[in-house]
Amino acid sequence: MFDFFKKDEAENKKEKPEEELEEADKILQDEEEVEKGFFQRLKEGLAKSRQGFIDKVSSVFNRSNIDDDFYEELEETLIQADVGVKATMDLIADLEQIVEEEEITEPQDLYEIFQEKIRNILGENDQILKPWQGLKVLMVVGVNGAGKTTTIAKLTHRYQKEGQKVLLAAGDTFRAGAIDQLQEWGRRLNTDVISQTEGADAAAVAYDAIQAAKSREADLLIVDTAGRLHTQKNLMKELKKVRRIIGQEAGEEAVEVMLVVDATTGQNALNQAKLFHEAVSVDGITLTKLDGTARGGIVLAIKKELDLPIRLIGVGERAADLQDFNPDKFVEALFTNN
Ligand SMILES: Nc1nc2c(ncn2[C@@H]2O[C@H](COP(=O)(O)OP(=O)(O)OP(=O)(O)O)[C@@H](O)[C@H]2O)c(=O)[nH]1
Ligand SMILES: [Mg+2]
Repeated sequence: MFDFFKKDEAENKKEKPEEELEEADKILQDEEEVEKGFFQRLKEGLAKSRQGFIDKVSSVFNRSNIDDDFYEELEETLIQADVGVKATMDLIADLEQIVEEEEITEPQDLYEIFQEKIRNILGENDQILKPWQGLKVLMVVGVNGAGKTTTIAKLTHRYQKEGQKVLLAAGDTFRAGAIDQLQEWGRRLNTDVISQTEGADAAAVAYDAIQAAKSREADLLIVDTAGRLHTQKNLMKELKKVRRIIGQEAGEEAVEVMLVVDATTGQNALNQAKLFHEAVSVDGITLTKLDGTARGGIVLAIKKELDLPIRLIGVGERAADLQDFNPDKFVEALFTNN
């Protein structure tokens, strides 16, 4: 790898290994994609949920009567799709009320109202990061393999394109290879990565990175963190410490925490989210691997039970498949068959 020695060379695109260029290009392409491409991908990514979840819901609404069996079957279908008890109960109660008030008798007449209710649970379509001045520090947390690195790469590229100077901190000092992996992305994206050796104190890495971000006048520092330590208790303790140092050094108002969760882990994703939220107070969620599950209802469970905004969703393996979460488009993609 001849181009790793000097930064000037790494900056010269022609000198970059082809593989790296391809990766960076894939991210770029997505950013430049037209709306249709984005929606098509979303739909493809939600195909399993459409088949395994929405098709069943739709068959419930094809029943001939709104009776106890109708509600029971709907409830069962929602629970099976990881919508969660709370969101399911609320949805059913809402429907019952509307049926009574508006004297609806045909399940089909209720289907659109149901979709609207789902849409309402998902809340508003907010910016990924709150607008800021000076330095913003985004701490990215989540268990190993959830998609933190993919999220970091995507966001780095996003904010670079907006003209921000982005710096990365290799705060996963536990997993072998985690530092190298982030450095590799740093090269692809032409971003400096602040790191120490494997096994170093993650809070010290964060501290260094903030000093570097300040002296280099960076706009955004993204801090990668460990997804696993010897015990879960240790992990939460470490994350709290990192979070505290960031707040101290950069100012509380500068910090945001993004939790990355894997949708295919179902209710476990919800439990993880609760744990991380308790430890470091999460501001937003990236929900990855929706393409790998038929239980897309987890989106509703997370929103309803934690009341945390979902900022990004992953609908495919590539960084390009990580999309801004748009509740309108999400519901449309979920309920549109062709
Ligand atoms: N199918 C699918 N795969 C995804 C998605 N998001 C991430 N992946 C894949 O999941 C794997 C793990 O993603 P990473 O971004 O490396 O996850 P991480 O949290 O950084 O993992 P560690 O660094 O090992 O803790 C990679 O192979 C990604 O390509 C998604 O939305 N859909
Ligand atoms: Mg990683």
